[in-house]
Amino acid sequence: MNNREMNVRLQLTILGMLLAVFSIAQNPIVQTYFTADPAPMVYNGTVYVYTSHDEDVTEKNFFTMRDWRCYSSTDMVNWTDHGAVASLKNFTWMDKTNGAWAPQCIERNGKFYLYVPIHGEGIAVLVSDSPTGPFSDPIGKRLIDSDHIWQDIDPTVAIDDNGQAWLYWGNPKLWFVKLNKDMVSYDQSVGANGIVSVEMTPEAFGSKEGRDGKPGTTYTEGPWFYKRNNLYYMVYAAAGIPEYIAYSTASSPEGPWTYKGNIMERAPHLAFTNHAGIIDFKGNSYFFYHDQDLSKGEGFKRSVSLEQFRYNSDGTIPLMVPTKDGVKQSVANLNPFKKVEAETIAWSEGLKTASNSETGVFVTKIESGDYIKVRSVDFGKGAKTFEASVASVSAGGKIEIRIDGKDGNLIEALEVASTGGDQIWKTVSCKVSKIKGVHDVYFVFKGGEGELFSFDWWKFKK
Ligand code: FUB
Repeated sequence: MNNREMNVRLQLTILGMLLAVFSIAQNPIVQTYFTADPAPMVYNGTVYVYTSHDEDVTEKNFFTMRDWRCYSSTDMVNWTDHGAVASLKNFTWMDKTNGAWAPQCIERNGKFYLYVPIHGEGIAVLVSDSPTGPFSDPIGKRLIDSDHIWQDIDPTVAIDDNGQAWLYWGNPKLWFVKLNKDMVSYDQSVGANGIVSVEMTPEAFGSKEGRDGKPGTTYTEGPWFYKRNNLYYMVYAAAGIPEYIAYSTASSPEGPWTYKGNIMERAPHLAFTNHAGIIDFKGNSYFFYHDQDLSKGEGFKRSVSLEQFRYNSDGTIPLMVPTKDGVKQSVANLNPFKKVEAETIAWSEGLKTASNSETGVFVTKIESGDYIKVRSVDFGKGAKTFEASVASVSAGGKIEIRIDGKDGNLIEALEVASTGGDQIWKTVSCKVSKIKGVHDVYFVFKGGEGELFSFDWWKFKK
């Protein structure tokens, strides 16, 4: 290499490092699918976020949604894809093939209850022994059976300190039931056959002229109900479409509610719907919502995004600004010396995930130039070997291991030859050196034309 080439290479390396420092796109948190209606759940030191799923191909210019997906994280920047954990096919009592709208999951006594709306079929419940499924239908019928079935969408659930579980839902009104301890039936002694209709007043939910021209409230849909420091919060999509996010609070789970105002305004890259989910995790507060950035403005192809925030000292919620950077600081480093699923991703470009019963979820549809970024990987005093589980029917390709940028320092390039089948998995490895301390790792895939290989997990060795 002559001096000029060396100079160009140095400049490119510095540019790559600068780009890595200054462009830390983290939103949306899933790039492999269109996801919407985020419902985060904290369980056992992990955040699980359940999402609805906008199909890649929109049918009849309307929501095209058939299943519910789940992603998890222990650091709030890397998200592991658990695939579609439930779908409309779980319900044998109805035959809808579209309408898998906004879900929420909650744990009680080691079981996980996933409440889901099926647009036009009311609200149903599924149960599993694991947060990531498989889920099954415990009652064989809809859970909420009302005379306003088309308005029965967007369930939100919370269990109070005294063990009473509350399930709220509805568009453009709010209803609730008091769930029994089994979580799959409810107290029939209150309201109309157990269903209590919330009084929709401007004091409770803000005022806005209704679609019929009569005075109404801003409340529209997508409620997110929770308790924090003895205050009950109802966060929701407001003011019809386009929606913004507003909230109300109450000192009792049954209200009366007091309107508190907007917490996320409308913005050009947000969709005509919005839908919030809020949690506290490892001492921080997080606000999940969806936007239409990834699809470049298609309101039926939304994506879940995430912001970190701080409550005001009086418990009110500040105005949330949707950003591209999202969560800046991870709350834990990732251990590369334990097997890491390849579908654990902070950011990716070009590829997809898929799953089957033998392998679980894996990364696939990898073409030359695609990459996966994994943030805050702690190599400690150093790694000596890298290994990866791959499957390839084609000529294969290479996994370049780069740090701190897609064009950052090249640590090694692992050769991936054909394994003889797209589900014939082999572990391949290479020696690595010079990698110590905490870095963002980029797996950059290189090869010829078309799909190169699939990628199931990776691991470094000391
Ligand atoms: O995703 C379908 C519907 O759009 C949800 O149920 C609403 O909350 C809105 O986000």
